[in-house]
Amino acid sequence: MAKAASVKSATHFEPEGEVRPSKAKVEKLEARDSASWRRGGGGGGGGRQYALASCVVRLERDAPPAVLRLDCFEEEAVSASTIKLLSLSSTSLEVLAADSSPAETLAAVHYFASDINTTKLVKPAYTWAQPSELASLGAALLKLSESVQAICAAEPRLLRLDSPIYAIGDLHGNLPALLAMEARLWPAGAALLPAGLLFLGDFVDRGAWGVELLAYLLAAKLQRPHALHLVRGNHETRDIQTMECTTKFGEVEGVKIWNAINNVFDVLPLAAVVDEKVFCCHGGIPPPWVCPRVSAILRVPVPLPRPAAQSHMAWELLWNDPVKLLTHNIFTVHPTFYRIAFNGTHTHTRPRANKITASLAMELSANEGFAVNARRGTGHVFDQRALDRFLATNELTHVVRAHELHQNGFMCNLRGKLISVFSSSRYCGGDNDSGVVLLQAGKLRLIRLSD
Ligand SMILES: [Mn+2]
Repeated sequence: MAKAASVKSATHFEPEGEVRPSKAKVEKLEARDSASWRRGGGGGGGGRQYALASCVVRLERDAPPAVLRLDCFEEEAVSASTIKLLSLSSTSLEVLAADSSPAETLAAVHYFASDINTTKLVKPAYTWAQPSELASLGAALLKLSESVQAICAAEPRLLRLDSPIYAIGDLHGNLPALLAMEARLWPAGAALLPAGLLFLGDFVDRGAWGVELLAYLLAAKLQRPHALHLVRGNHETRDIQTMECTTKFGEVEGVKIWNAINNVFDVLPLAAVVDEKVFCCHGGIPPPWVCPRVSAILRVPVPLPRPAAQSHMAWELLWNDPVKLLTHNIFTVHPTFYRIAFNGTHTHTRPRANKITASLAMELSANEGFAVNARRGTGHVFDQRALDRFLATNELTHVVRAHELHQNGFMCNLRGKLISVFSSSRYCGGDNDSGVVLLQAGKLRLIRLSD
């Protein structure tokens, strides 16, 4: 009896206490579910139209990805017009194929970084073997700058981006750090990475390979304009930059190339918001009297060749820093200090940057949480109150920014609501790691790379 009853209940299963909804109600629920499903449910990309890419990528063990024309469809299953359309479509091939200018530039940068040992040519890593190779890089920079300038000038000054996306801080001409990231995070090339890339400025200066690094970024931007973004840093301005271009390319070509890349810097976006929650920029948040809401950033003029004179808002985004607390340890500021101080050979008393003294506290309190940035000599520092107000006003939860060196590659500031990321490892002879932040599904994942 017991067995028969259990069979019956399995066959005519009705969850206890659940009433079968009426047909009308089922239809209403289905319509509601369908509508919310169609909105995208936070996954991003809702309503996007898909099309078949016109090329395929072949990955081999020890070779760069090979991009080939799509030619593997069943002809009898596809209309003649579709076949013609696919074979004529060249957009992807123009930026991805081996003989396209972005792919050639990326190959040149990899060659530059490699140690080539053949019977004919031996070149140390991070050098050009012949002057003509450097000259072709210069020519490529002129070409890529022109294309990327047009793309970036058309972007909004405040980008709206979806996760997953990697946020990368200052690189400062550190090509090995960028290639170490590539080797671990996008080994098949930035074009095949199923996540976005957001570079938060300071691409040039300080390091030895600013132009080579920039050639990589411009080529990759051209290959994936909607997924790779370059936000301006304070070194992407004419008056801050050093003369790497003229040193490497000579007075005439060097000035041409310097102008071309600065024309790109003048049109770079200034900030981004990821998943409508995380604000990203190079320096820090602007004061409310300059930027009442983040949407005001959209009105910054394009191009912006003299940000100091043309836009307070841009200047603040490029230069600002979070204020440091009294307990802030100076040994996290510069790795060299850590070594010197702990081996007892040096008793250096470097002033603590932006610590909250009584006068600074007064200034912060009188200026809505902002004060003069004494360490930089320009821009502002901001405190917890300023950050909390900025986040609340703009319905945001976090800020991810670059601009300051940290031993681990990142630092959680202001109760973890602001993340500083710095991606140039071994900066200026130190031994810091390179940091990257992965924004994915509501998590800010901090990644440390050592080389
Ligand atoms: Mn900076």
